[in-house]
Amino acid sequence: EIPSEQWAQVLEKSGGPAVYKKIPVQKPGPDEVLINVKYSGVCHTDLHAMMGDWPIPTKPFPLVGGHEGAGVVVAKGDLAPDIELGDHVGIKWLNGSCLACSFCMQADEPLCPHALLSGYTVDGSFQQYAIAKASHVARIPKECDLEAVAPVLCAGITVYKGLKESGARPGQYVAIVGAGGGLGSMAIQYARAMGLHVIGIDGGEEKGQSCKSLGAMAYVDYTDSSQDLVEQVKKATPDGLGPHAVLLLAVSEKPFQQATEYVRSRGSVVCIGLPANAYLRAPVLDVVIRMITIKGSYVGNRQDTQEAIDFFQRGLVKVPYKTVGLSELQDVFQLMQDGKIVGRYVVDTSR
Ligand code: 8ID
Ligand code: ZN
Ligand code: ZN
Repeated sequence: EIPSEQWAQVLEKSGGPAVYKKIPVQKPGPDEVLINVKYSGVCHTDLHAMMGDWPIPTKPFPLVGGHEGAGVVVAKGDLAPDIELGDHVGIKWLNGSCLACSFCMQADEPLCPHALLSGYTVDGSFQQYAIAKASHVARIPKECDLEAVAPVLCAGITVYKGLKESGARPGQYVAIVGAGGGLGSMAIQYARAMGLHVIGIDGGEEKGQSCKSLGAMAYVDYTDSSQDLVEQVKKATPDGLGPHAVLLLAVSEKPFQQATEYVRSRGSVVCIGLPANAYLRAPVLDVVIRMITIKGSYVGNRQDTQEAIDFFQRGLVKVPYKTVGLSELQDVFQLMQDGKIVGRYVVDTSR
């Protein structure tokens, strides 16, 4: 009952647009599974991929994007012993890795030099039937709603890992930059669940309301030029010395050059957002005499994946999402480009 053709959103050239059309269903290789994708979240990375923002080549066009796909296994190769047909699984950014290099050996598989990236170097989840490496698909418990869990598969895993990398401990303060977006909305809740106080930073009132309702104790609006952002962020901590960690999720360069001004001494600045052609900048003196750590964080490994899903399953994080048909993906990209999305969009592959 697996059809030979299916609906997909296909990129035929850099810059887009994505074209909704029918394409063949592929067959899984020995170490792969074929997943009937039910829902897929739309990550800003998918927009970067379409626009060709990054100096990393994609697979040759046509390319099917998407890397927050939740669905059901409908076929599998012989080398996927621990997965059954009918299992619920998730397609994440890291589609596969070699499992043999020194990074994979130590569970740093996002750093694998042979990593396969869903919706980038291999076709992703903006189609009804997608292929992924059996070793890497997220195992999704049957009681999790596939629509609601989809954004956990990139946004959730990434911010959960970023918070761990920040070293912030329960009771401390974390600033989340881009807190009204897809990653940010999840980050507020993971941070809360991990016992942190959250200062949300984003633009506009609607995003402010969203941050507060998700549990941020303070909101700083970067578009409000009547107030000094650095002072506001520091003032949001009880002793005025700033947050212990900063998670940079914004798709713009400025905050990457500003975060060391308000992070607390001995604190850490974790870079996660990937604005095109952006550079970090920080005063060396401050970094030295205030002992600031600046680091990057990139998705998560298989264990981080299962932990991030476990937070969801326990009801500790909820994704604020809106669902539209897969056929409407291009409209979602437009809203994203205009910075108008609060939370996440999910596409339903059945329409
Ligand atoms: O593993 C990784 N490192 C990883 C994983 C997943 C996604 C990195 N990313 C990257 C994406 O490629 C993208 O560059 O993280 C970034 C954020 O992805 P997203 O959350 O899916 O994007 P969004 O929903 O558009 O949210 C971005 C938010 O940033 C705000 C916007 O208003 C929006 O709410 N923002 C911007 I643009 N400039 C800001 C500023 N100066 C800002 N917020 C505060 N200050
Ligand atoms: Zn993503
Ligand atoms: Zn490897």
